[in-house]
Amino acid sequence: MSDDLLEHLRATVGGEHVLVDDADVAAYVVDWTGSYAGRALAVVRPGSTAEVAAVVSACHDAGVAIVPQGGNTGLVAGGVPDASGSQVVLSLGRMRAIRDIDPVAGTITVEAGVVLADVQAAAAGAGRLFPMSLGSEGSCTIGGNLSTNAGGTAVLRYGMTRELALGLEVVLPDGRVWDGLRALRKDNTGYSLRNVFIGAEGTLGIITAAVMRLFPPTPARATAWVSVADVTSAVALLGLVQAHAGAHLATFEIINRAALDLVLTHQPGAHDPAPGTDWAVLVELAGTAGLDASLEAALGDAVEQGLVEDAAVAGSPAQRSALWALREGISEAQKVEGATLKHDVTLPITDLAAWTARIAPTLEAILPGVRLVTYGHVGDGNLHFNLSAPVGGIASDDALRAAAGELSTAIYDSVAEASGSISAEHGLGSTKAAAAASYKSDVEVDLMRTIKDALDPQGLMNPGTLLP
Ligand code: FAD
Ligand code: 2HG
Ligand code: ZN
Repeated sequence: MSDDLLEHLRATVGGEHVLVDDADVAAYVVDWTGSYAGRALAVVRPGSTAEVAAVVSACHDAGVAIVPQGGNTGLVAGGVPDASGSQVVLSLGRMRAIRDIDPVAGTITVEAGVVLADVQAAAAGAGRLFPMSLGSEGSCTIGGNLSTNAGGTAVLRYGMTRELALGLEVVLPDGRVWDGLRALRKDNTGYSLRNVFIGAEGTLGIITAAVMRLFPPTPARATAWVSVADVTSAVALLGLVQAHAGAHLATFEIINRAALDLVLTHQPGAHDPAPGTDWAVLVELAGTAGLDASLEAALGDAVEQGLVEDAAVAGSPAQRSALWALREGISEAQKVEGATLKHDVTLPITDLAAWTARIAPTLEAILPGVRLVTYGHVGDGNLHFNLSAPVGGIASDDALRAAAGELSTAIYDSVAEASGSISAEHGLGSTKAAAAASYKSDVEVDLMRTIKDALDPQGLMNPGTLLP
């Protein structure tokens, strides 16, 4: 049975694009964190929408499950197969065409496998800005960004991926193609089908292409590393910068000492902009001119109000890059450090400070010495509340793994009590699907299941991801 399917897939996409040998599939079956590894019946790499449709149709007829994969940078194990060896990984990596770019309309039409950095570069080449920015932008793909509704460091100003998408092309679980590649800003002709597939993590179909929005360029930047005493001061600073800079505020990211120390330890050449301080905020204004004055006025007011301990304003592109490298290097540094327990939580921004203060002693009681690596998109009310093991090597890593369930449950219970969400931007994948369902109402889970069953009655699209 599976031999017949593999023969059919080879005939469809070419033998060299159906990978079965262990060495060839290795990079596709382990996630970015290295913590989740599965096995695949095969990795199939179609080169066109028609080929994706034919592959999906063949798997549908054979009753074989499909795991769509883009750049494999996801952080919730949604893009890697399970351990059964029965699933086909469908990689979009060959679908890298930029089909159209229209700077006047402000749109770019790209295939799903185009790497985010290439979309940014194509937009810049046409004198426009594609604002989405993630630490993984050199590897993640637009199809993965849409499927996870990715966030990043420009959400404050431009919104999540959903807000940047106008139209989609999707291969449905039975192999039919929905051509929704409309480049319209206004279209009130029924349910927003596009939004059903965005954030669906490959459970409802395969996104093969998209029309994304472009914006006017913002060549001028003003960037500062601002030391603050705590999360309360950071949130107050946000209000001040908004008052001074308005729509020019592009980025407002918080970083605690534990996160910064990991980068200083593991990133070659990293330099501490403010030794001895506990929290920092990376603030960036973006526009065309006059930004330094707004930033300095905001920081001046903040100093007067006692909100800021110290501020380093980037005086050159190299200094700006160095500050950004500290922020963007945290994921990699924490991975190198050892076992990591990731939580991507969001709460109403006005509750963030009280919540971080409230949860810390609970976690310390569960695992004394546990390191709270807290950072992220505080301007969006979204913290990466990641845990590292107490200092102490392999035995400590084991202790973190052993306490993982208790630690995560304590965090999620307290986020739920505070009317927050346990996934702000990374999605649910297979690691958080069960937890998320347990915090949703029966009605909400039922609505989600109804959509899933209507589109994928055989349950072949990325089973175990998003819905338990
Ligand atoms: P993959 O990892 O390949 O897949 C992710 C999910 O989407 C899987 O469920 C997969 O099945 C599905 N999928 C992929 N392509 C398709 C498709 N074409 N059709 C249907 N389903 C598909 N995320 C953020 O939101 N914000 C950040 O700031 C951020 N920073 C990161 C920094 C680092 C260093 C790393 C490693 C990751 C970061 N991420 C961040 C997480 C990750 O990069 C994003 O989730 C990204 O959108 C995933 O894209 P991908 O192409 O790698 O998708
Ligand atoms: C970020 O904002 C990413 O840097 C990654 O969302 C967070 O690695 C993480 O937990
Ligand atoms: Zn993030």
